[in-house]
Amino acid sequence: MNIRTLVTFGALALATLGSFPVIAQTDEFIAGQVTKVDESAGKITIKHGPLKKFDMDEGMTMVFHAADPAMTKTVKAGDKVRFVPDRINGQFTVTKIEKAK
Ligand SMILES: [Cu+2]
Repeated sequence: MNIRTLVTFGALALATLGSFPVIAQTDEFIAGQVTKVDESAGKITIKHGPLKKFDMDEGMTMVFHAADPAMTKTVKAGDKVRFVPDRINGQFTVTKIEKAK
């Protein structure tokens, strides 16, 4: 195997890895209500119920980092939402959010 083949193989392997979510459990939507949106900081404050995933036994209001800054334009304070929380680089992050129907 020459170096060119190795590089190509490596790039392919990386591309394949990148197409799968590293943590499979992240798609669990939970209910919440947006209390504040900070568009410039890319943060969304959400009141949520118990969140076992993060050992939060009681509901609380907390600030989440928006994984995609565009999210701050799709919801506003007062909106009832369902969202997927995750912890990315130690930061509580919303990876998905949509208005509850
Ligand atoms: Cu919390």
